[in-house]
Amino acid sequence: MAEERVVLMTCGHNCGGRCVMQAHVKDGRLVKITPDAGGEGRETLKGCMRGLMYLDRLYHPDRLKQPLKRIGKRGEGKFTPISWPEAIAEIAAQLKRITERYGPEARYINYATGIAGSLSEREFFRRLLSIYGGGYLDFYNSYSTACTMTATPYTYGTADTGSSRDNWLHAKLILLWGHNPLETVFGTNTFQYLKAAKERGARIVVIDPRYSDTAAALADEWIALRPTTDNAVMAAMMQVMISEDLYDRAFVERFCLGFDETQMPPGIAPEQSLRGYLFGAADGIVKTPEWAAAISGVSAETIRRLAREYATRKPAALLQGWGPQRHANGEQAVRGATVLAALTGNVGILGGWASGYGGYSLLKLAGIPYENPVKTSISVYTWPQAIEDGDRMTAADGVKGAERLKVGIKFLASLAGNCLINQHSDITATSRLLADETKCEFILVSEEFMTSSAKFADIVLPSTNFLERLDLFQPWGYAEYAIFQNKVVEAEFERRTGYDWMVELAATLGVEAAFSQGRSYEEWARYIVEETRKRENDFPSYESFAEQGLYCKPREAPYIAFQKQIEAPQEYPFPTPSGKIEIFSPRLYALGRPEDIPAVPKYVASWEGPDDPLTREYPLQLIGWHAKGRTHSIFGNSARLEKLQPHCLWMHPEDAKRRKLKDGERVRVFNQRGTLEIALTITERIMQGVVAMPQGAWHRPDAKGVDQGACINTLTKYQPTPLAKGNPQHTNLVQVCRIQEEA
Ligand SMILES: Nc1nc2c(c(=O)[nH]1)N[C@H]1C(S)=C(S)[C@@H](COP(=O)(O)OP(=O)(O)OC[C@H]3O[C@@H](n4cnc5c(=O)[nH]c(N)nc54)[C@H](O)[C@@H]3O)O[C@H]1N2
Ligand SMILES: Nc1nc2c(c(=O)[nH]1)N[C@H]1C(S)=C(S)[C@@H](COP(=O)(O)OP(=O)(O)OC[C@H]3O[C@@H](n4cnc5c(=O)[nH]c(N)nc54)[C@H](O)[C@@H]3O)O[C@H]1N2
Ligand SMILES: [Mo]
Repeated sequence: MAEERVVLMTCGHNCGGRCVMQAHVKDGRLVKITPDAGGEGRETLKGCMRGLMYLDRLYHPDRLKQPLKRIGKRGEGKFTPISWPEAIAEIAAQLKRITERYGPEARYINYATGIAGSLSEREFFRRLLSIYGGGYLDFYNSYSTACTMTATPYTYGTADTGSSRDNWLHAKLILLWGHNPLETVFGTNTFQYLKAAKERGARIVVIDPRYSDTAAALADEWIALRPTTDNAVMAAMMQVMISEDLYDRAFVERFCLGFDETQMPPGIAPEQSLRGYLFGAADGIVKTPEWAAAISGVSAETIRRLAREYATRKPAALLQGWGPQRHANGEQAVRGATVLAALTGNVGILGGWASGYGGYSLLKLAGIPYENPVKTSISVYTWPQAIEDGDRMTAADGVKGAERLKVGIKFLASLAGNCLINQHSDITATSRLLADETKCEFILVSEEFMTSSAKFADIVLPSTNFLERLDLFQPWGYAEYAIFQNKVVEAEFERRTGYDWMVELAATLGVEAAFSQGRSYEEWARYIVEETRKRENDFPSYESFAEQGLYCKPREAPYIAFQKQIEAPQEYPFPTPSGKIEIFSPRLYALGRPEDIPAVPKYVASWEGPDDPLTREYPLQLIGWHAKGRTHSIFGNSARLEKLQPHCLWMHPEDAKRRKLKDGERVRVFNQRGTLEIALTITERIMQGVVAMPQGAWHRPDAKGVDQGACINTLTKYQPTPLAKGNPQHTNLVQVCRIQEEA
C-alpha cells in the first residue's frame, strides 16, 4: 500500500484568515484535510469548515479542463475548446492590436482576489504589461476597504491604526461595531482573542443590524441600528460625553485639532468645530440621543448608556468591521469611530484601540517586481465607468495621476476574480455594458470554473488550483507569520499556472527574456524569499522555509498603534499636516463639499437609506454580509457547504407577518434594478425594516431574467461613494413578496 504523505497547507483564497491545515496525499491524490496540529512555541492556527472542504473544490466535476474560445454572443456562455498555442496566439494578437490602436492606458487588469499568495497571476500579468506595450491603467482602493483606507488617514495621517490583538486582554470594554469575526475570521484566531478577553472580564457590545454569529457567541449586549445611520448614534454619543463632561479633556486638548472653537485653524469659523456641529451652531439641531433615536431606531436611553460606558470604562477598544463602510456614506462611519476613540482617550494606550482601518503587519513578504510606466489610476470600483465614458472620465470621478483618462478600457483581464459580474454592483447594467463588443473589445479570464464573470470572456484559461502549485502566503490582518505551501498534488488535464502561459505569451510578444529574467515559477518564489530576507533579519532561508512550511515572527510586548505619538508627542507628531489627530480636517474642508464630505464626521443621510422617499416603493433596507459558508463566490457551487449553511434571506417576524410570508418559503426580492428568488428565514436576529442575505451566491438568471441563484448584486446599485469612490454594496432598498403575487 502506498504511504500517506502530509503537506502543510493554507487556504489560498481571500478569506479573512490564513489558517493552517494538513493535506493528506496518497497515490498522488488528496484524500483528506485535517486541522493544524500546532507546533512548539506557537499558537495553533486552526481553520474552519470551509478549509476542510477544499477537497470538494479541487476535485469538483465542473472544473475547467482546457482553454475556451467564445463562439456565441458575449455573455451568452457559448464556448468551444481550443489548444493552448491557439489561445496564446489569440491573446497576443489582441494585446498587440489594442495596444497599437489605443495605447497602454486602454489595458486594465481587474480586481481579483482568488489567489491570495505572493505568486498571483495578477502580479505576474502586471509585470508583463509593464514590460510589453508601456504599462496599464492601474487602480487604487479595494472592494474590501475603500472608505476606511481613504477616510482613516484624514483623522490620523495614516491607515495603519491596528494594534496587536493581545491588547484586548487589557480592555474593560470592547465595542464590535459592524464587526463579525466569528464568520469573517479577520486574522486567524481573532475570535479566540476576543473570547479570552471576555473571560478576563471585558464586556462585549455588538452594534449591528443583525444579531450576528459573533454577537450570539460573545455579546453581553446587542444594539441593532438601521444600516447607514451609525453616525447619528456616534454623534449623539459624543454629544452626551461632552454635555456630561465625560470625554477625556486632557487628551483632546493635547492631541486633537478642531474639537471646539479654541482648536480651529486660523480663518475657519468656530461653528465648523465638532462641538459646533453637535450643539447645532449652524443648523440649530442639537445632536441629542432623542434626535439619533428617531434616525437609527436605537433608543435614546441605550445611546446614553453606551456613551457613558465607553467614556468611563477605560481602557476600551472600539473595533470597527468593514461592513459599516461598505455603504453610500461609508467614509463617515470611519471618521466617526476614529473621533470617538480620540474623545475617550483610547488612542495609543494598552487595551485601547484607535479604530479606523486597523490591522497591522509584523511581517511583510516582498513582491513580484515591476514598474508600471502609466501613472494614471482609477478607483477599483469605477472600471465600468472607464469602459463606458472613456476620455470623459475625469479627476472628479476619481481619476488620479491625470486630469482625465486618455481612452476607455479596451482590453480587460480578470485573473482569478469574479468581479466582472458576481461581485460587482448592478449585474443587469454591467452585463449590458460588457456584452457590447464595441466598448470593451477583448476580455480575458483565467478561472477554475465557468463563473458568471467567465461567461463574458472572449478567451477563458483553465487554471491550476492553489493545491497544484507552490505559493507563499501571509495573513492580511494581524500578519505575524508566513506560510510556504508546497505543491500538494499535480495538475490534471490542460490546467496551467498563470506564470507558465505568461512566459509563452511574453515569448510571442518578443519580451520573454525581460519578463522571466530566466526564472521559473519556483525561482520567483526563491526571489521573494531572498528579497524578504534582506529586510527581515531572522527570516528563514528558502530551503528551511520550504521544509518548515511556517515561519512565525516572535513578538514580545503588545504592539500599540500611536504609542510613540502619545508618549512623546514633541518628537513624534501624528503624520497629519497639523501633527494632531484631526477631528476637523482642513483637507476635507478645502474640498468645499460640506453636504456629503463634511470636515468633521457627521450624519449624512444616504440615498436608499431609511429616509429616502423611495422607501414608499421599496420599504426594506437590504444588507449583505460575508457569511461562513463561502469565501465571496468561492464555494458557491459546493453542495456540501450549501447544506451546512443554506443561502437565505433574514427577515423580522413583524415584516413577514405584514406580508403574510411563511418561514422557509421561497420569496421574491426586487427593486428597480433586478429581481431574485430566495428561501426566507423569519428571525428576530434582524431588526425590523431590514433584511439581509450573505453576499457571494452565484448569479443564475432564468429565462425571464429572475436570478434563481440569489446573488445580492442583482439588487445593488452602482454609485461610488463621495470621497473614496468606493463600493456602497450594503446600501439598498428592496421589496419582498410571495412569488405568485408579483408574477
Ligand atoms: N466567511 C467569510 N469570511 C470572509 C470573507 C468571506 O467571503 N467569507 N471575505 C473576507 C474579505 S475579502 C473581507 S473584505 C472581509 C469583510 O469583512 P466585513 O466587511 O467586516 O464583513 P461584512 O459581513 O460585510 O460586515 C460586517 C458586519 O457589518 C454589519 N453591517 C452591515 N451594515 C451595517 C451598518 O450600516 N452599520 C453597522 N453597524 N453594521 C453593519 C453586517 O451585518 C456584518 O455583520 O471578510 C473576510 N472574511
Ligand atoms: N454585494 C456585495 N458585493 C461584494 C462584497 C459585499 O460585501 N457585498 N464584498 C466585496 C469584497 S470585500 C471583495 S474582496 C470582492 C471579492 O471579489 P472576487 O475577488 O471577485 O471574489 P471571489 O468570488 O473570491 O472570486 C475569486 C475567483 O477566483 C477563482 N480562483 C480561485 N483560485 C484560483 C486560481 O488559483 N486561479 C485562477 N485563475 N482562479 C482562481 C475562483 O474560482 C473565483 O471565481 O467582492 C466584493 N463584492
Ligand atoms: Mo474583501
